[in-house]
Amino acid sequence: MKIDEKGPFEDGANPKKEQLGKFTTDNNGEYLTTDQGLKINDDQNSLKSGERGATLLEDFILREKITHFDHERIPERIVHARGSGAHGVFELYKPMAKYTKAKFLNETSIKTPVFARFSTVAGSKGSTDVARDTRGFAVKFYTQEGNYDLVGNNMPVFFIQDAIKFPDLIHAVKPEPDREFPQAASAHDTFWDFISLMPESMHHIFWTMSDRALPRSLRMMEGFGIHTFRFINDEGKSHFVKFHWKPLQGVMGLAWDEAQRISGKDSDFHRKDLWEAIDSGHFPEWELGVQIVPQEDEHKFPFDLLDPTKLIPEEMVPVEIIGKMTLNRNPDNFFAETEQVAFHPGHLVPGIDFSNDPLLQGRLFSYTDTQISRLGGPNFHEIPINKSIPDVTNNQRQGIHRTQINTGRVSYHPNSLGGGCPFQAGQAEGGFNSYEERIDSVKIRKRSKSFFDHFSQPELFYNSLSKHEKRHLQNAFSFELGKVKTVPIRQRVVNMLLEIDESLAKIVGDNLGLIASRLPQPITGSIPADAKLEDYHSFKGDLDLKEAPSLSMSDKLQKDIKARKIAFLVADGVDDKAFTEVKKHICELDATVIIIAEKQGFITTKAGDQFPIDESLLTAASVVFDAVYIPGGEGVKNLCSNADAVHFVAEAFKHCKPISADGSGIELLQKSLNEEAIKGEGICTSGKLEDFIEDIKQHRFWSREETPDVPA
Ligand code: HDE
Repeated sequence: MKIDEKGPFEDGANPKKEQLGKFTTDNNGEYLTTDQGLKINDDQNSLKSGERGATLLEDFILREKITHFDHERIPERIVHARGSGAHGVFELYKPMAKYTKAKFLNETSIKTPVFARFSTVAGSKGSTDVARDTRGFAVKFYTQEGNYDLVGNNMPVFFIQDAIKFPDLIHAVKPEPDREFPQAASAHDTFWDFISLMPESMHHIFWTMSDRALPRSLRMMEGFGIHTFRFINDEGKSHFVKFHWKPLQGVMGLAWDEAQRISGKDSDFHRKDLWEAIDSGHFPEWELGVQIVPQEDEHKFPFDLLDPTKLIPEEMVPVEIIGKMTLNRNPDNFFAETEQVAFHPGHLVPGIDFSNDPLLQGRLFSYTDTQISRLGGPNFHEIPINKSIPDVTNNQRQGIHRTQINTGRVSYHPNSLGGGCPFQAGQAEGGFNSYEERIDSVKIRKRSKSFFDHFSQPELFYNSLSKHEKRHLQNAFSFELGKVKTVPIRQRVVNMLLEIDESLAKIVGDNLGLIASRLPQPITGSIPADAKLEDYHSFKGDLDLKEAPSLSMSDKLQKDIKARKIAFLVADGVDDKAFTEVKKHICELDATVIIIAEKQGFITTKAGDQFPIDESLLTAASVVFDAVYIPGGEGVKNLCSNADAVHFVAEAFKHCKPISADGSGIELLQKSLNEEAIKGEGICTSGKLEDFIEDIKQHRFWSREETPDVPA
């Protein structure tokens, strides 16, 4: 597609959808054919010598089908193998010309098509969605100037400072190489062995031990570009920029016990949630925000902007909201789109450039390199999901799976036979120019001293968490280290915690039967080679900030109850008014009601109306719901004697979820919970629907964790 200035991107037109449409087929009403387009007359029997005879080699239809099947797998991604994707659109709120010349960040009339893929990092393609892990948050913008990829995570910092440590980090977290377990889990010796020897990983570790690592939904997590990038404006002036995605669905997490149970009950929990939300028209939205730092302020921070283990607290540099991404279309085919999409932090457009962050610099090599083996050659940019909207016009011609047919005898530059085409584009024609940065340096394999403060930002993060978030983080450290078999590894981590927060080190140490003590000597590489032992703590920068509320999830709740899933526990004879009114109201608020009864089929209300049952107690689990409602009715007594129903309620309580009961529905509450629990927060027996709705908005009542536990 030839792109004129703005044309195809304006007002509702979606050039990416049109482009994909050319490669999309629909079998509806068509005859079955071979890969050569030959109509097939019998797809049930292979060609044999006689009805009971051996199969003939000649059967090209059988051979073609089996051969294709034999080769249906491609290598999974080395990291981020498990992912879910969706199409959408990015709309700009305000022109950013002051900072960047990127066209899609300049014209508010432009609607840029996007494809987003969310992923876990450590697990294989078929692993659980709800492992404790960082999540990938990758967005491909199909702009009129070519593809721009923002390949980020749901946490604003990373484990390591230099790309050269990435293979080590991933080898440590992946299943151990001799035994190939544990799958999709960091709670094992090799991971914590590495971490315990890498103080720079502490900040990211604090994020992964927090509830950020257990998102309630992919729709409910923030995204971060992590590295410092550059915006370049029309005059060639550079500003540093950090990218943020802020979900309009709020930022909410799961309980760890709940996450583990979901892994058994519904390991596709996140993938299904994203699919269903989009399918039912509850399109998830994120606002794009930027933190902008003038070039001249580069050294004004008590940390290095090039260090990917550091964030710029929003309290220091506010996030400016500039646009919104809406995911509004599920992929037509998982393999063709979500599996074959190839992101790369080096896919840039004019107006955006890199910084010298040594982690980012290494990434710039890795992504194309990995696509070549994963997608089978250098032409993966021709796969429809990866194709840019502007035509690709260069001198590349060959390689495995080449589909583009370039005409003419000229495939080199400079040339006279082709009239000098394709031309190099000057700035005025939108040609990309790397930012010209003055560098006077020696070639050296060393880290800057400004990278050696490993502890003040995890301390800030911990101080900024609410009471329940702190508790969850303490428990997460205790759980993960509890799964580590080698005691000296546990001890090293507990000792390292002491450098960050004494009370945390004590709590985790107590849980593990260990006493935290000061590190006898700095860990190799954690301070500059020429520094002395007594200098160890001198690298701790002064943040001049004791708490940063922006780092906590606790005040980032969803403002409504859209797309939340509410379980209705019902039995025959249910009270019509309570059942239908609450159901109607909740559906009007765009939440989903799932009717659960003892067995599948229909329930009959007291007045004799019938409603289809969505799930029986044999298949349903409280862990996949946001709240529970028990309407009254004569059948409640049956639920009271059903162990699964009693467990359902007790388990929802244990995971701090809102529960509401009307009329005799309260009997099931009494059967499942003790008196004190029923009187507590988030249990609604007032019969007032507004109270229940407010409770659902609240999402969780974490203070329940402080009361004696419910054996669920
Ligand atoms: Fe990646 N990363 N990464 N990464 N990364 C990949 O590329 C790599 C890093 C991120 O949905 C791979 O296509 C290195 C940071 C996401 O397809 C690979 C280093 C951040 C995805 C790779 C990093 C990310 C990947 C594997 C350290 C957040 C999934 C498959 C120098 C800013 C993209 C692939 C998708 C995927 C390399 C660190 C985000 C191997 C070498 C930091 C979201 O190329």
